[in-house]
Amino acid sequence: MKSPIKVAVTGSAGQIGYALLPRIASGAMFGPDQPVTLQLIEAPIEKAMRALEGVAMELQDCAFPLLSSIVLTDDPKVGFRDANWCLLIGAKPRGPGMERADLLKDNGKIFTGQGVMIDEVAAEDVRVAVVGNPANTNCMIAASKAKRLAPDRFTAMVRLDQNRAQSQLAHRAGVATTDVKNIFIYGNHSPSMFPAFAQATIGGKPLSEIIKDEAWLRGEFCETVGKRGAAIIAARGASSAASAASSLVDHVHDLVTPGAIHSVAVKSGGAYGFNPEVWAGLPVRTTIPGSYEVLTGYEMDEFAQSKLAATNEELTGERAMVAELLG
Ligand code: NAX
Repeated sequence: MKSPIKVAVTGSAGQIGYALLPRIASGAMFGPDQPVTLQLIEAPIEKAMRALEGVAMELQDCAFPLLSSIVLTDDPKVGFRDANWCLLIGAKPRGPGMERADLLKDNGKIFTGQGVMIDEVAAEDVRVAVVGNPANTNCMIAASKAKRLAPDRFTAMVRLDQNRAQSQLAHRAGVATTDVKNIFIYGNHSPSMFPAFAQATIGGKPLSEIIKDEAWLRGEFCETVGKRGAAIIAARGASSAASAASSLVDHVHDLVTPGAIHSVAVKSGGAYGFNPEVWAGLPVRTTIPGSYEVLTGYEMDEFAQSKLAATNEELTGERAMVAELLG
């Protein structure tokens, strides 16, 4: 039997946490023979910690064979200690009348503290995945606080956008989602991100041979993927949770699976003309478990270049808004 992986999860009592934790404990994230210890971190609020106790009771009641132990805490130093993976989901939601800049700054403070703490107490091989919004910029802030850990340890999730795009293309083409490959998300996890449809294949053929309606691809397809989160809020009265949790399972699973090709927000380093300092959604190939290389060879036509420029501008603007929190 392998020794357990320590997985720290912030915002564990929230709606994504509720949908995520049973998937981790059942082996969906790290494999069917990998035990896990869950280190569950909540905000230091009585109601949140009480809710977390309830979540832990349910996890116990599932009697998962792979769930080795559970830690409950409102202290990040305890929660991140020796963690091999830190899944940063907890964040403050945007309140009524709140400006985006205020949200960036309020959440930036949370991710500042968490970046410092992960750097100080997490395991030597720790990897970080940020979900709490604005995810790319929160990830950049946390990474900027790390002295021990290199920036490539810090990733943010754009996999939900990739999964949404893959599913929309499969539906349009009348094929299974598994027939759609190489659909990557570039840029910010926001409506400005770009699902680069021209690179995709369907059933092994270029997408353009199967879906010939370029106007639909440039218009309705990009819009549907970009605004899917808002459509779910309008229909459900709450933001995506099950699909976000499932996408985080995919994000981490593929990052520990050598050879997997998928979209991850990483420090751009200037790839595809992005500001080198921002975290942008990019296509990556996992090399060894937890490590990846950015795939830089994809061509971009004029339309794609204009979309990349717009999402890069948004990311650069977010970086300027949190400048005093960086470093
Ligand atoms: P909830 O409000 O249901 O849960 C958030 C939880 O985080 C709460 O239990 C809260 O007490 C906790 N929390 C707040 N501050 C904390 C801190 N400093 N330390 C530990 N815990 C803390 O939100 P939920 O629906 O679960 O969404 C969580 C985050 O994911 C939000 O920021 C949301 O915008 C973001 N999302 C990101 C997505 C992505 O693709 N990157 C998609 C889904 C989701 O919208």
